[in-house]
Amino acid sequence: MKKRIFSGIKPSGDLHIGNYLGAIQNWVALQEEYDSIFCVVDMHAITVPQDPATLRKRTLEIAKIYLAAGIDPKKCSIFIQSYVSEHAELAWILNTIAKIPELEKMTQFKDKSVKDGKESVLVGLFDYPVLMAADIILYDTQLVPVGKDQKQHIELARELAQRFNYKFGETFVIPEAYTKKESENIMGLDDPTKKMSKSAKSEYNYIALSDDAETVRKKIKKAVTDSGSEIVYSDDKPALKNLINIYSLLDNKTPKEVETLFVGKGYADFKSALAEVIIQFLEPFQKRMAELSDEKVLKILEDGAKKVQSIAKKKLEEVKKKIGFIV
Ligand code: ATP
Ligand code: LTN
Repeated sequence: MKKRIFSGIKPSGDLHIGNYLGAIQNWVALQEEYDSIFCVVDMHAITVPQDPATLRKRTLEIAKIYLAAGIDPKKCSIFIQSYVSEHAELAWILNTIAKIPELEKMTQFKDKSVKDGKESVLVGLFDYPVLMAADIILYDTQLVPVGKDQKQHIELARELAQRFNYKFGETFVIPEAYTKKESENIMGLDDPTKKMSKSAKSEYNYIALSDDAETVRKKIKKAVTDSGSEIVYSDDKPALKNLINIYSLLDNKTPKEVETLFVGKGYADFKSALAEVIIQFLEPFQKRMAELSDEKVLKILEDGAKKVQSIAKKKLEEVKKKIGFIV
């Protein structure tokens, strides 16, 4: 039997190459070997206020991004989280074994509490990691391919699965995070000490998957670099290391191979070549996205939901029986 992977992305903003390299690029490779389920997590998106029309548009857009990136609906299931109500039901049950201090420890909650004050954090955002745990363990997921920022959430999913198993008997598989060193934490172009993020203050922080060629060239030109002039891949040159990682991941080369390409050349040459590598990835990707009709994508999402629902239903029934619900 193939191992199962599960992952998802929130439809809550423009995706950037950090999301692509940290998550989606790995999914595309893993789908060949694993029984793969990919979700558009709209219920996670509403943990911060969303405009309904925008949420609808972005939900379809995320599905189009999955498909344009190479996720193949013949090999995987792609669906919208809110289509499959078992996610919310299991999250409720897991709420009864999750502890408040476990959730208070979560970076996302702590950051928001510090930034905007605890009183502005909605209960849904506080509880976000429990819903994520439900997403994962509902499907007996073994591997969860995500970026580094999500590892803490997966730790909680493991903890809740183990706690449930201990209390009610063997029910859930204990999942593991899947990350790759070079891609798990793509850093901001304007600040290599912080991760690339769609909520960054400046658009010079990230390359959006929707950026056109001119914007890419402009942003890469402005990207922060380290002191010195040689193209070297090293921990004491974090800005350059990040740019070399992006280059190597998009051009299917090792960082060493990229270094070799630029021996004797300077930052200007490297940056203009990097911009072209990004454009060569983005242009065909954007073309594929534009060719996908809403109808076609909705059909794929409905088929995907049907496929996963039977797995989810069975697992939830088992859970309900174990905790004493009459099913
Ligand atoms: P952002 O900070 O940009 O809002 P996010 O992590 O809050 O991103 P998502 O868009 O749902 O929210 O993230 C989708 C996936 O992309 C997750 O697996 C996440 O770990 C990954 N990811 C996000 N940012 C990066 C990054 N800078 N480098 C690598 N992976 C990332
Ligand atoms: N919290 C994740 C999105 C997410 C997810 C999941 C990822 C929700 N449920 C299940 C992997 C598995 C984020 O990217 N911010």
